[in-house]
Amino acid sequence: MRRSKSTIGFTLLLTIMIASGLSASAQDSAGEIRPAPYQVAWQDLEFGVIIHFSTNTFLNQEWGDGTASPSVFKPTQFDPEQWMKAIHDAGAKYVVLVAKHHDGFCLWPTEQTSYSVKSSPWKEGKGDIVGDVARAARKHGLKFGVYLSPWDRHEPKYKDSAEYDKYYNAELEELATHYGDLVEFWLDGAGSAGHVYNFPKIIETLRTYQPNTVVFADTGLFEYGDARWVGNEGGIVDYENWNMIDRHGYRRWRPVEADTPLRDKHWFWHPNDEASLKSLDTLLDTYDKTVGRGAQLMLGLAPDNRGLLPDSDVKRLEEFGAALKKRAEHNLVLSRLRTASEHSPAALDGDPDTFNSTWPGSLQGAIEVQFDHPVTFDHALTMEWLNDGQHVQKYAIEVWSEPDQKWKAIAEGQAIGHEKIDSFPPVTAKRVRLNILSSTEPALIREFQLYNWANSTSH
Ligand code: FUL
Repeated sequence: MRRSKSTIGFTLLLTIMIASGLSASAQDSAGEIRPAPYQVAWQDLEFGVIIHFSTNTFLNQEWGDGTASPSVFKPTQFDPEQWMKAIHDAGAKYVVLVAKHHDGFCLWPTEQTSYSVKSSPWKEGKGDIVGDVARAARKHGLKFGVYLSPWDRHEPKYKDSAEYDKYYNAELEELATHYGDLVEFWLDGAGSAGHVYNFPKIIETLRTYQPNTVVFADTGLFEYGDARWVGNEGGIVDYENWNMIDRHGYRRWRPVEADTPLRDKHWFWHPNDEASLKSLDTLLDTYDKTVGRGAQLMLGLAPDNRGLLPDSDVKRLEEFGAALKKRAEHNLVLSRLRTASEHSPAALDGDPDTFNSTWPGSLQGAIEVQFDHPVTFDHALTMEWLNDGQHVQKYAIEVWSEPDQKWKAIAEGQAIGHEKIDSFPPVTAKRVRLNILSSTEPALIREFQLYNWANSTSH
């Protein structure tokens, strides 16, 4: 729903070409703004899921008005382990559970209202969906986080901003103190137009107990957001993606998250809704336009009224994970010709935990890769080491043209950021280079990888 939130038997040779020796003393460079360590850790997760499961699931609706009876909440086969297995198979690294959506119904036995699982027939009111999901996630190696809707259409106190702030903070304190480390906290601006919240207090409450949680805050919300909304729910970053964003005159590290549901436009489960299930090709395209453009992919999943992820969703998630794995299997750069003069091996080793601090003192330079015979590829994956800021502001991927005796660009861009996947028509060459054309500090490259996905039998 729209919202206001707002790489065979090749050899290769690495040559580092120092194209220029410009001073690294860039003033007021974008690279001066650094991420917090918890933001870097979060960006490395790349792919998470957000789960919507509540009274809406039983009422065939997306936005409840707060009048649904808790008696409708009665899943008969609730099994978060089934969800987690599918999520893990898809390759996601963490789970955000909608603990309370706009209708105000709480999935944990909160002390703040009786409008919760406590009043539902499920486990005779003695259950705790949040606790069960958190435990299942961790058991499957997934990190856990929560969404707590500010907009509350049930709670009478909502009419009084100060009273509601206390109510919301008390709910948040329960979530922040009872369920272990929270990887992400979702502040959703939908429906809140005109309502005044004490956001500094909300962040203070969260930070007191959860100093390392990434706060996702959409367009209309507060400056404290550690991550920002991409601006659409279609799963696409359609602009140069810089991690430093100014909002309300306050410039800070604010990586982007792109949330999009597995079932087109549907965050909650609906009966007879098979047609909305996204295809594998759509999901791979979404991955390339989100993670492949330096964003966090947040895929929406919706368990059904049994309390299980539908079989077709489970199958699609398995296919997606298998395809992503398959694509990552053949990084051509790993079979490069290695020489004693190899300068940036860490950028070419297939290990994103290593990086090269190349070209000290220089704001331009290229990492060249040579093969002992021509190779064909159609995608490049590049990663920047961001702990010290985002530095690369212009780059090209170039191949050496023998007939013309010159380098030819096959892809050009500005931002690299956490990860950049460049797609281009298949090209065959013996020499390829990542050419950093402009950088605010010497570029720190974690990875430069090449793939031939057109020939991939991934799906
Ligand atoms: C939006 C909400 O209005 C949708 O219902 C859903 O929760 C989505 C993830 O965020 O703002």
